[in-house]
Amino acid sequence: MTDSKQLFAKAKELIPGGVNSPVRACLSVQTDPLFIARGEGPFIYSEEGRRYIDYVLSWGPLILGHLHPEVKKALLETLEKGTSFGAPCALEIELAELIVDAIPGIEMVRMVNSGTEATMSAVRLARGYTKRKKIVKFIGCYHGHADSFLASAGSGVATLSIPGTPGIPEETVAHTLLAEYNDLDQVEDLFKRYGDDIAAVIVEPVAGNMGVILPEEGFLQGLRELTFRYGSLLIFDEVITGFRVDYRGAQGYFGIEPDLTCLGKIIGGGLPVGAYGGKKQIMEHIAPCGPVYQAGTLSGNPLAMSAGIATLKVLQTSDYKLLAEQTKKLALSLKEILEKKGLDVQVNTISSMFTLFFTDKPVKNFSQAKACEQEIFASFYRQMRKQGVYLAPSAFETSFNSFVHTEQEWQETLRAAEALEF
Ligand code: KE4
Repeated sequence: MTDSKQLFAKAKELIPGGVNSPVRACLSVQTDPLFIARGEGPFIYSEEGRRYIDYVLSWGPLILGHLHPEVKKALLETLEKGTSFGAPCALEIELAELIVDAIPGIEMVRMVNSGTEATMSAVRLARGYTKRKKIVKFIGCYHGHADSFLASAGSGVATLSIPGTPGIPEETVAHTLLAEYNDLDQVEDLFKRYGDDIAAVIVEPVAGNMGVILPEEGFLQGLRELTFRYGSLLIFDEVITGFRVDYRGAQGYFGIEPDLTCLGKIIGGGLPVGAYGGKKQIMEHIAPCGPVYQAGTLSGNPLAMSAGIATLKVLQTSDYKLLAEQTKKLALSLKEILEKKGLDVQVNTISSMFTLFFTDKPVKNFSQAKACEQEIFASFYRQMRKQGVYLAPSAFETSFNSFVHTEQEWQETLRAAEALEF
């Protein structure tokens, strides 16, 4: 019988860092990753056969938990007919229709295979449609690993960028402008300086990559007004929040309609699916009906489509309000337990997303998130995992609840927290 330790050692010989996505290596929480053998409902099972209550849920896609019966049934039925044809199929229309009917800002949508492809394509479309070069993004927001997003703040904050990683030429991020999340003044200042060359503002309407950070009152509306005023597009990156915050996305929840929306995760039901969509007059600029090129071998493949369709159909009648109440109760109960152990804890939560920040101050942007006690988070993560609770292995990620977690799992989670020692 192989165990996670042996598998990790083997994986590191063949795969950079032994993982196919960096955060899975658990470096920031100073422990080795578990190798997962299977998932079922709210649980995952390590290669050692140990059961964990899963609050990562594949980083968001599995709002219906692992192997939901409807998703499994749809996948098996589709599998009988094949996996991918590289040609149009009816299932692509079915998922497109579900998305167009659900998301207020989407009149037309293009399927891709990841969130990164969705955001990368949306920015290319915005630049092609407006014939402008610059984009505004927010420090701490993550939109996938396309070059123009991997930019770090240069001198000062609201400024031009410098490459955030080797391998990206300065010229590539020269048109990426940065501002602090929730700071409208900085965005207004960027528009005053570069407004007529800003193609788009791209934002996570609820930030999920700094831990959960909520938009302050007026922030999203302010972005909507600024982009209207300067003829730029507003892009909501709803790869996490789409069908997570609300069936209508964060844009439906907050009542703010962007020009373009990026989706991923939940719309694939655990298979690789991303999508970007928006007003027809903008989307019709995408090849082959327009000049802006974008393509993908497996885009819209029937197997992935079927998992997404089955997921959204179940979500259509799921009680988001109840799940939000259950999530808030869990997060606040965890805060109370940890505070009794003498820790400073802030909770940011919305719908089925939550993050515990170890600090005595509110967390409203990346600088404040970075100032939290990351060592305490790492200890919290390691001890909870030892007790059978599987959280995201980073202080800058979101924990996700699901429609298949029950009171039993939440009570078990709280009992695990009661046993922690700091
Ligand atoms: P992917 O290319 O990983 O499918 O999606 C990129 C992306 C785009 N936009 C947002 C708001 C995202 O959160 C993501 C990806 N999320 C991370 C975790 N927060 C995925 C986990 C990982 O990188 O392994």
